[in-house]
Amino acid sequence: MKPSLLLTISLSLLLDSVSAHYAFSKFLVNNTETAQWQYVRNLSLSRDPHNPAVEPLNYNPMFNLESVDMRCGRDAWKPERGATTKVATVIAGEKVGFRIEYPAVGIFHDGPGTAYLSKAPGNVKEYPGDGNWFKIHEAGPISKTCWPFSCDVPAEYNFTIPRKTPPGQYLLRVEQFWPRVMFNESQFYVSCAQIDVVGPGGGKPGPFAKFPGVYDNYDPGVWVDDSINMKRDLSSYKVPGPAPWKG
Ligand SMILES: [Cu+2]
Repeated sequence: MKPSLLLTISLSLLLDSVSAHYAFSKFLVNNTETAQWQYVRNLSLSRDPHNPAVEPLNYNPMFNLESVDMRCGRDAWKPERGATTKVATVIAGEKVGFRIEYPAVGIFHDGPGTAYLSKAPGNVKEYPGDGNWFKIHEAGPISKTCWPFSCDVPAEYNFTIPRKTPPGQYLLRVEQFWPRVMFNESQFYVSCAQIDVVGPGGGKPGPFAKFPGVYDNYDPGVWVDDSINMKRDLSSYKVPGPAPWKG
């Protein structure tokens, strides 16, 4: 069911004034939704700088692209956070995804989505994500005026693990963000699932990126001009980061 445009707009405004955020907390594997924070590293609480009176929440966005939290979300790079999170077995070539949890009903913020993988040198539960990352999917604008999620507002973001991904344990990083025309105001929603990829392998992933560092708050895809901000014409928008590896 697609919400009406009017409903979408009024919902966005309502949520913006209350708690306008979300977190990718549920991993979707084999078309099955798993429990919140079961395979996804949980995020630390934070206050919303725009609504400081509201209780700290774990689904508030991040703003600083120089923070180590850009790897997996607030404090989720820490091995102690990995230790309490399960590892999902994923078959290379299959569809996976992330679903957001209450309070938002859908991924309503205007902006792109991306997915990255980083191979753990050993047990992924102990991996802080300080190694190389490669992008496996990006979801840019789907039309002149529609971002991939904000026109029909799904609650999940799905993509495929490349078929030739070398087998082993990985952090799977999902990112969705709302690029803004105000500097340092772009809202980032990042989570990591712990996965064990099985399959034939044979691919050579790349190009690689590091988090933090692959892009900053000055990137034209993060700090956007007014035509992008107002959705007058999204056709020139380039999703930040390296090109996706197709496997
Ligand atoms: Cu928000």
